[in-house]
Amino acid sequence: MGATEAVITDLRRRVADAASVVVFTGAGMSAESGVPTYRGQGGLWKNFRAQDLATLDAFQRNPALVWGWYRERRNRLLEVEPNDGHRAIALAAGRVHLTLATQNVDGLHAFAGSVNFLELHGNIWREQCLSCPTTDDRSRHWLEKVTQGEADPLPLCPDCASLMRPSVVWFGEALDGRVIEAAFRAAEGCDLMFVVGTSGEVQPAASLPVLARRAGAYVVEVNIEPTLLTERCNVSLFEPAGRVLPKILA
Ligand code: BJW
Ligand code: ZN
Repeated sequence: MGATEAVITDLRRRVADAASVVVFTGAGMSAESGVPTYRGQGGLWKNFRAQDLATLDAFQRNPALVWGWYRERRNRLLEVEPNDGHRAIALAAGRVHLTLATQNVDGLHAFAGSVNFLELHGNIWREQCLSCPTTDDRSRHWLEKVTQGEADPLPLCPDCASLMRPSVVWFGEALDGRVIEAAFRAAEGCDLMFVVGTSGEVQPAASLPVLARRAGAYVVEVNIEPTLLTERCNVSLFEPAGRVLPKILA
């Protein structure tokens, strides 16, 4: 069942009238590009136990295992492209005041042309040293697929030779204070928020729609099924993000 024309028309008007729009995205945003989500059918957590891979503890216990998993995911990302939903968001930012806050680490929003957006959980292409502030951006390798497998050596810091880790936020780790604060401010100051492709299970990111709603924003969910956030939203469109966002934002 497609979202009714009337709802789409209403949302197009709301976008045009809004002084400030926030788009908050999760893994479902990239599902149509072929990137697996975390939870649910075909989700990453079905084959891997989060606590074995997505914690600092797990990394310190077995960095080769964790790096192997991240390198595999990077290799998969080299095969995919942003979808029409990513592109619609990037284009809309040229017309309306729009803050994009994503939980995704895949970099696809940037690939679609979005700039200055908030990466709440980091970026899979960036690495950071365990001992010093050095970071390294590996995304320049996007198009030159390098052979990366579990047997590859562990990346070491160019400055202090300590182990590098993926620059993503693992369970139990604090989000970058400036990034989450900026997202909170945008949520509290917007009049329209789109909550796209997230299960709403992971805090503190999942509180953004709640804050926005409490501050008086109109909150619109785009997902293929009901979530923990559905009841917090003014309206939910149960359709794939890549199909519905272009209709609303074009
Ligand atoms: C479509 C679609 C289509 C499909 N179109 N839609 C108990 C209560 C509350 C909190 C906690 C608690 N116990 C522990 C916590 C804290 C914990 C947490 O929230 N845990 C919950 C799981 C219970 N949070 C943390 O630990 C965070 N840090 C923290 O709290 O720090 C406190 C602290 C303060 C000070 C000092 C120290 C600490 C950190 C959270 C980090 C999350 N990291 C990950 C991994 C990133 C790296 C990596 O990728 O390897 O981030 S976990 C994973 O989940 C990833 C995602 O960004 C995040 C959210 O997932 P998302 O995006 O919602 O994906 P899915 O798969 O869940 O959902 C996809 C959705 O798409 C579904 O709804 C589909 O239906 C939909 N969909 N196709 C539209 N085509
Ligand atoms: Zn270092």
